[in-house]
Amino acid sequence: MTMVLTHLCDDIGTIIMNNPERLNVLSSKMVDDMLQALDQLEKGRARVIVIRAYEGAKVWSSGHDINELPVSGRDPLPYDDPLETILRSIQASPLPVIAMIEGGVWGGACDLALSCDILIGSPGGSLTMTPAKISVPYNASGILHFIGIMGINIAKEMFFSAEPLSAERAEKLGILNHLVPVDELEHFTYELAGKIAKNSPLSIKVIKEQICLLAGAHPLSPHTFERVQGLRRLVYDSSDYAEGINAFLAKRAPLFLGE
Ligand code: YXS
Repeated sequence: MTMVLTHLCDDIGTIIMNNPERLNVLSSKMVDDMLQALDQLEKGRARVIVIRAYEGAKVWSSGHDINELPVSGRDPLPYDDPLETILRSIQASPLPVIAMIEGGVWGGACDLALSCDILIGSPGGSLTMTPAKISVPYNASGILHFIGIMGINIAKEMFFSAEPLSAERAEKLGILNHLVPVDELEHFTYELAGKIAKNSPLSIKVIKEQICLLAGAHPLSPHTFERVQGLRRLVYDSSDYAEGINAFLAKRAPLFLGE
C-alpha cells in the first residue's frame, strides 16, 4: 500500500504524504514512495511540485522513523539513509518544490521541509528539531543546511532546546516564505505554484542549481565556476530565452518549450 498520493494538474505536481496512523513518519517505505513520485513527476509534464500532508493533518510529518534508527555504534544518519536520500533528491530536483505545511514538523522532517525551495505554513504549525531529544548527533550536511537557512543562533536554539519553533516566528525569521490561514493555505499555495509553472522551466532549473552551488558558501572551485557558466549558457542560448523576450515585446504570454 503506497504511503503517498500523487497528482498532476495544470503542470503542478503534488505529493501527499498519506500515513495518518503513523503521522507521516519518514520510514524507508514512505521515502521510497516519495522518491518514486518525485521521479514520475520530474519525467512527466510537471513544472513545479507541492509536497504536503493529507487534509487536516495535525502533524505534517513526525520525522525519521525512530524504529529504523540503527542500534548504537552505527551512524544514525549515514549518506545512504532514506531520509538523507530524499533530502538530496529534493534539493537536486530540476523542478521548484514547495512545502505546503500544516501542523507540526518534527526532526528530520524539518530538514525535508527546509530542502524544499519555498515553504508556506499556517498559524498553529511548528518546526521542532529533535536530535538532542533522542541523542542523535545529526550530521554535517544537515547542520550546514540549517545554518545556511536560519543563521547560527536560531539553528543552535532549535538543536539545543528541541523546543517547537512556531510557524509565526518561523515566518518572521524568513524560514517560512509565507504564513497563511489554514483555510486559505491550499488556494494560496497552488496560486503561487501556477505562477511559477508559467515561467521558463529552463531558466528556473538553471537558477535553482546556481543558487544551490553558490549558497554552499565554499570558495568556488574552477569546476564549480565553469559549471555555473555552462548552466547559464544553456539558458541564454535557448529558444526559450528568445521566446521570453519576443513574447514580452509582442505583449503576449510566452510559450516555453523547455529548450
Ligand atoms: O504507539 P503507536 O504504535 O500508535 O505509534 C505512535 C507513535 O509511536 C508513532 N510515531 C512514530 N514512530 C516512529 N518514529 C517517529 N518519529 C514517530 N512519531 C510518531 O505514531 C503513533 C502516533 O503517535 P503518538 O501517539 O505519539 O501521537 P501524538 O499525537 O500523541 O504525538 C504526536 C507527536 C509527533 C508529538 C509524537 O508522536 C512524537 O513526539 N513523535 C516523535 C517525534 C520525533 O521525535 N521525531 C524525530 C524522529 S528522529 C529524527 O527525525 C532524526 C533522527 S533527528 O532526531 O536527528 O532529527
